[in-house]
Amino acid sequence: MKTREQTFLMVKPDGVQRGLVGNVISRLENKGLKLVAMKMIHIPADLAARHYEEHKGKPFYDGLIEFITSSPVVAMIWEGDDAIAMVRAIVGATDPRKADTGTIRGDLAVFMGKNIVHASDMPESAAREIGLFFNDKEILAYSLPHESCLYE
Ligand code: IDP
Ligand code: MG
Repeated sequence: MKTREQTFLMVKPDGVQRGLVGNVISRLENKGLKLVAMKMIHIPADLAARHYEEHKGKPFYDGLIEFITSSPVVAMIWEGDDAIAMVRAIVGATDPRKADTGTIRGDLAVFMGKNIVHASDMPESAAREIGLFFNDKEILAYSLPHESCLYE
């Protein structure tokens, strides 16, 4: 059964600084996912705290907030059947040293705190994160010419 989903993906400051925005986008485009929203922002402290609220109190939390607010990120929404799990699979494990080769983190990163991308891990977080970063007018509906080859 088809489950058309939207998921939130962000290239973090390390990915932007290393010039990997295009590499990340290409992987998702090549897979057949559809980019429906994108913006570059310097995340303010209050948004960072809301985005990472599940990690509050953990040992790495302060460093994570400091890092994500240190320099611009590129925030995106990607759409497709089972997009949430599909994007997480393309992103790879949180620890780049354990991430499979062929994944973004497995191919491009070495350190947990500099793992290039954030991606929503389940439908509830996808909806929450999309709402934190985008309003409805910023999310665009359009067709890909090859959509029927991918999904029907
Ligand atoms: P995820 O990004 O794969 O969903 P989470 O567990 O949600 O991983 O953690 C959020 C982010 O916090 C990770 O992407 C990583 O950058 C950072 N992080 C998680 N665990 C650690 C840790 O043990 N040390 C340092 N940073 C961590
Ligand atoms: Mg997470």
